[in-house]
Amino acid sequence: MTEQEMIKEVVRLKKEKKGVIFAHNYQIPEIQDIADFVGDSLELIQQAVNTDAELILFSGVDYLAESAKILAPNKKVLLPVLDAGCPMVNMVDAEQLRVFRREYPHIPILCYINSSAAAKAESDLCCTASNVVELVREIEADKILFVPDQNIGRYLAKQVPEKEIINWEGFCMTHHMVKPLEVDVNRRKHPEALVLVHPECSAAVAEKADFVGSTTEIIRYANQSEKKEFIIGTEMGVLHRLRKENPNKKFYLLSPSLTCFNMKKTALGDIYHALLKEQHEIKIDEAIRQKAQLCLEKMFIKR
Ligand code: CIZ
Ligand code: SF4
Repeated sequence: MTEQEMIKEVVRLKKEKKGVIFAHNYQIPEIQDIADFVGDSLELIQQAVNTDAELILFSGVDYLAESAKILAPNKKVLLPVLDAGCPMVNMVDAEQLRVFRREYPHIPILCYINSSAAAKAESDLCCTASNVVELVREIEADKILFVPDQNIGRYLAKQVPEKEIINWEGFCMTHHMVKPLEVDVNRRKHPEALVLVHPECSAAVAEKADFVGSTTEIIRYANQSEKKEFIIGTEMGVLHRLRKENPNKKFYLLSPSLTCFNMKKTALGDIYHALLKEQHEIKIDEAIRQKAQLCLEKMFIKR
C-alpha cells in the first residue's frame, strides 16, 4: 500500500467507525496532518470529553490515552503502539505517594499529567505544563508536593516563591539533556532569534531563555510575536505546526537531543492497523479510574 492509499484507508475506516484521531504536538508530521485535532495534553483530554465520537484513536504515548479514558470512560480509546510510553511516568509510583500521604497528611500532592492512573488516584490534583503555574498559585496551602518532574518543580519554586514546593527527582530524558551551552551556541549562530523553551528543560537552560512555556504556549508566543526567528527548546515535533502556521518565520531546534523516541514510535501504518483492528484498547481498573478522574477533573474547576 502506498502512503496515499493508506491515508485514504485511514479516512475511510475513521468514517465507517465514526472515530476521531487525536495527535499530540510531538507526533510525526504525517500523523499530525491526518489528525482531527493536534494539541497538548490539556487540549487533547478536553477534546476527548467533548467529542461526540465514541472511538478515539490517540496518537501519542500511554499516559495521554489513559488520561482520555479516565475522563471519558464510555468511549473506546485506542493507543496504536502498545509500548509507546513515557519513561517519566515510571519515576513515581502510587505506593511512594501513599507513604508520603501517611507521613504528611496535610500536604497536598500535585501530579503532572505524565504519571500513571494509579499515581493520579493517590494525588489531590493533576496539572499539565499549560496550567501548572496557575494551579499552584490557587492551591490553598503553603507547601505542596509536586511529582515527578524536578525541572518543572524548580521552575514552579521560582514562579511562585510564596509557596514551598517539595520536589521529586523525575525528569524528561528528552528535555533534561539540553545543555545551557547549546543556548549560547545557537544565540551566536542566530543573533536575531528568541529562545523559547519548555519548563522540562533544566533550570540552567530555562534561565537563559526569553520565554518558558508548554508546547501550546510556545506555539502561541511564536504565532503572536513580531519577531521572525526562534530557537525552539522542546520536542522537535512542535516544529511542524510552528512552520505550518508561520510560513514566513524561521525556527531552529535548540538541541539534537530534542527527539522523544517514544513519541516517534507511532507511524502511519500503526494508525491504519489500530483503526482496522480497533487496537490497543485502553483498560483501567474502575476503582483506580474513578479516583484518578477526580484528580484530573479538579484542574478544570474554576476557583
Ligand atoms: O502537556 C503536554 O502535552 C506535554 C507533554 C508537553 C507540553 O508542553 O505540551
Ligand atoms: Fe515523556 Fe519527555 Fe517524551 Fe514527553 S518528551 S513523552 S515527558 S520522555
